[in-house]
Amino acid sequence: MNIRMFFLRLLFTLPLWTYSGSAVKWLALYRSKQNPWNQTQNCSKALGLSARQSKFCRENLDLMGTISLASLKSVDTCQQQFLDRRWNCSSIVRVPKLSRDLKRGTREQAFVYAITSASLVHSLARACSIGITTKCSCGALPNEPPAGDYKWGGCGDDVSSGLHFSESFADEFTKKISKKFMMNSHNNKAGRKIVADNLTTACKCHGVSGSCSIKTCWRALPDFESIGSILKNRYALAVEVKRRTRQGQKVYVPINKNRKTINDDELVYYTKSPDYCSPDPKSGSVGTQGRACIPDSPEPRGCNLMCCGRGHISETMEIVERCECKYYWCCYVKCKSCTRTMDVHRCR
Ligand SMILES: *[C@@H]1O[C@H](CO)[C@@H](O)[C@H](O)[C@H]1NC(C)=O
Ligand SMILES: *[C@@H]1O[C@H](CO)[C@@H](O)[C@H](O)[C@H]1NC(C)=O
Ligand SMILES: *[C@@H]1O[C@H](CO)[C@@H](O)[C@H](O)[C@H]1NC(C)=O
Ligand SMILES: CC(=O)N[C@H]1CO[C@H](CO)[C@@H](O)[C@@H]1O
Repeated sequence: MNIRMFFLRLLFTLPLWTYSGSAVKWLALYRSKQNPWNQTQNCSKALGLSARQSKFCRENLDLMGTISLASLKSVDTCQQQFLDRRWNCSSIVRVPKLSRDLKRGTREQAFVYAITSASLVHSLARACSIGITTKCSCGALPNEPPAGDYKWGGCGDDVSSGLHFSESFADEFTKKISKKFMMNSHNNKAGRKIVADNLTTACKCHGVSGSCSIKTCWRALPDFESIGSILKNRYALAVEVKRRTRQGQKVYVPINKNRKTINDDELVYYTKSPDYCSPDPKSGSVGTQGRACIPDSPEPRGCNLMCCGRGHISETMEIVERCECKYYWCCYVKCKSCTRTMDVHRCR
């Protein structure tokens, strides 16, 4: 087959794979902790990987440690961001099993898909610039001229390779575009876009005794916590959508008639969430009984909102701590132990 034929073929086969999206089952890699990915057998044994991902794994063993780290970071950041909410991202740790709060098309599902793909781009882009793999390295220098008294230089994070690897790892292809597939796919892309759009400029000074007569700057990723908090804002502003057919194409349109379009960096969902007050297997809610809360606070963490009006139980706990530590020359520290009382409030 000559090259022209090849491209013609490509042209005709591509439209079959109209849509790509990803499942989050690979998040189960967070269980592999710091274990080394040093043999291809690791790929077939790994929990949660699809056949395509297993293949990716065999071909890119050097990236798998980073991908495991990305899964751990998604889980931690999700739980951190939702510590103060009724839905606290506790179900995520059961992957590859997905409970219903992450399957029915809710806002929470939207957040989880977005943070998952965001953490992949983030981790992989950084893996490139710190030299974990030979497949990529520093990011390309920005095209736009410097916006100040500096030169582009140094080693920026390679977001474009990060995007490339995370798409090839996470995206699955389908011919039948279900409602759910469409939603997950949109939110995945939103997560990636938010990372790519939030690069900051980091600089380093050179010159005699730090005089900063020469300054080089590069594009760097923000820390993942700030991505987590941007995504939590997007969660709050997520757009409820319904599916319509426009010119033979399935599209999402906002339920709210005043909204005309949906931006690429907005999260979308199509199922209203329960209030997550009481346990309900049907919706995947575990309820808030036993959750810690703050009395008389109007915040989401306040007992009023957190306990859904059921009230709370307060108890006093005694905590033994090390205190009045003294350093003795040489070389040890001696402490007393002090008892402190603390009030703990939990939802009924
Ligand atoms: C890969 O396999 C080796 C040998 O069985 C094992 O020690 C290691 O922990 C595995 N790595 C992962 C990530 O499962
Ligand atoms: C991979 O690492 C594990 C644990 O360190 C070790 O037991 C195993 O022999 C290694 N395998 C290869 C192929 O290097
Ligand atoms: C989230 O809430 C559940 C239900 O109250 C609780 O069992 C779990 O420990 C909490 N998890 C986290 C990570 O806070
Ligand atoms: C700090 C920062 O650059 N924030 C930007 C992150 O990306 C979104 C778009 O996805 C922008 O709206 C924010 O301004």
